[in-house]
Amino acid sequence: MAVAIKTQNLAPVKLIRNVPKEEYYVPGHRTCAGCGPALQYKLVAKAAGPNTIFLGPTGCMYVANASYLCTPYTVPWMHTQITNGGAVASGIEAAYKVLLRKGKREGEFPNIIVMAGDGGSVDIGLQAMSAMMYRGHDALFICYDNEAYTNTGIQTSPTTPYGSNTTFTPPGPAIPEGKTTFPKDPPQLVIGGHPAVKYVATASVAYPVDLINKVRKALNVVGPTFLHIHSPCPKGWKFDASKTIEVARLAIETGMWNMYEWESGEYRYQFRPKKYKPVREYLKLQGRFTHLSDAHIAKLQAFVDAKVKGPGIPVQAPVPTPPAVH
Ligand SMILES: Cc1ncc(C[n+]2csc(CCOP(=O)(O)OP(=O)(O)O)c2C)c(N)n1
Ligand code: SF4
Repeated sequence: MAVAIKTQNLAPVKLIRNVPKEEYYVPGHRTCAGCGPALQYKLVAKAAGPNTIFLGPTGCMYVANASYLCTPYTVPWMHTQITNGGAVASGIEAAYKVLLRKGKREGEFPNIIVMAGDGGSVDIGLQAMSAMMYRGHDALFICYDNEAYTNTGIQTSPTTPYGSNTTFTPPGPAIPEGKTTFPKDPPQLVIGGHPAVKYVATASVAYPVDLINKVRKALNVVGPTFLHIHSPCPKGWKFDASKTIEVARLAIETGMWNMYEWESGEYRYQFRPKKYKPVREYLKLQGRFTHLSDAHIAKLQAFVDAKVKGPGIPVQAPVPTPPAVH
């Protein structure tokens, strides 16, 4: 039987002025100007506080932060392979539980947070993430979603939107829309397949207080939790470094990103616009979509229209026709 040894209760924050001043992700890292994932890290670290261990699967939030031989984390942090963030978190959680139970270590059970890119969460890292969720480890798995494998030079991942130009999905005469497939849905993957998970939420760097509160709520839960955080990448999405928040906000205003919490089977939505803006407004700010025709945009709009209608979100994405076998 699982022993509940978590004692802390991180309080919610009401307003931006109540956000703690302390930083646990400090200045000095080689992330791009305007990097959404870096801002996301800073907010998560602020929310979690000093009693925290971060695991960093390979990706921008490892390489760009920790190059070379120094890091911006003021709490313990450990590199993991891109494949195994969930497994390393599981090991650390199990070790702490045993050490505390046997009296070989004093103090509180720590917040254990995996900070994984979309590749490290729901593609190459999916198996270990899913196993952590399934076994019920007391750890928070965060997918900071910049919608590509960015550290390796912007290649498509399962969360890259339909129609994106990446170096693996370049638009051309044969495939004019670039990426032809619609994205995986990370929160739905976790919710759908892991009975031990009681809290899953989506968040965005555009709403920092909401993001902080979701991190705290997740950390207060005893058991595995998952956050999917929209973190625009100016380099990969080709927009001006000053527009990260504008892009993040437009994603929500157009329905490209949906903000919700799922708690023991119940959905609650945040910042749901009364009337959604056309997705075109979001696309036109970003160079990764400039090649799209009206027909492609209409296809994406139809996908978003179906998605925002769903009460519990899951939506049937158009499935591409498999290539003919000769
Ligand atoms: C097993 C393995 N395969 C491939 C790589 C190369 N690699 C390094 S970073 C990276 C991209 C990671 O993408 P993501 O997890 O989305 O994080 P991001 O870089 O976008 O922050 C890849 C593929 C690796 N380090 N290990
Ligand atoms: S490539 Fe994107 S995610 Fe990586 S450091 Fe630059 S802005 Fe951040």
